Amino acid sequence: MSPALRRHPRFISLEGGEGAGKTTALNAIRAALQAQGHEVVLTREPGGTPLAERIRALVLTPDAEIAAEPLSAEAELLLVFAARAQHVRQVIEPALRRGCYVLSDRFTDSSYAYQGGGRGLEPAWIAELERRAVGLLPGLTLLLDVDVAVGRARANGRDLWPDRIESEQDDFFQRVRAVFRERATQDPTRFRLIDASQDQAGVAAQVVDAINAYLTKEGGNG
Ligand code: Z5A
Repeated sequence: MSPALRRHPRFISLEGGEGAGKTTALNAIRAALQAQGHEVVLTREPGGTPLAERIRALVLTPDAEIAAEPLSAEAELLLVFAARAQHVRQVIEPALRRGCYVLSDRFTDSSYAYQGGGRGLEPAWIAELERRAVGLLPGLTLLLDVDVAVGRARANGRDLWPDRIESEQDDFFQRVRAVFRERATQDPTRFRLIDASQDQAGVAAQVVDAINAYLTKEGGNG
């Protein structure tokens, strides 16, 4: 039997498609947590440790730059999980043990959405990797949801050179969004859906409300 997943109340993840506005939201959440006297570790995936950041670069380098050997979907999945296994053991678990809040820009839900929904890999395989290599679930996941065309237009306004995943077509991102929304529906205790079509101030306000409600519910103790 494979190991179970453990949900940690001080572990918070932020998810969403391209251009959903995670950066603004992360800063708003960090400020809300710090205002209540909590120590916050801000991190991201893929990445979060020096080794995992090197894996991130491998995953995101455009295929055109490594044309002799494009990355397969299976290798992509295993790479994001290799980065995550390292990230959990080196950064996330030690910080949680110190009593910090850990705020991660993406976590395993992104693998279900991008490698599962986007690339079409089996969710059961992803679930097995999640249980064996990760073992950890956020207590709260904020899903910043926005129409694919709107999010991509925002991101395109900024990126001069799209990375491997940003180079995908709209139908890929529609599948990604559908999986995120499905996961949020299936686990309403963990997920809060944020309407990311609003302006940055509107998104930040929703995010801060969600965090404050969560802290009240958790009693701030984790
Ligand atoms: N990935 C994966 O495939 N599998 C996995 O397991 C994991 C990840 C963990 C890197 O993630 C890629 O890794 C990601 C999924 C894959 N690929 N994609 N696509 P990332 O989070 O680093 O990359 P990203 O999602 O592309 O980030 P992003 O486009 O920067 O999204 P964001 O952080 O949500 O957006 P932002 O930087 O806050 O804002 C983007 C622009 O929009 C910026 O110019 C803002 O000023 C503007 N913006 C933001 N919010 C608004 C609002 N509300 N109104 C108007 N304009 C706005």
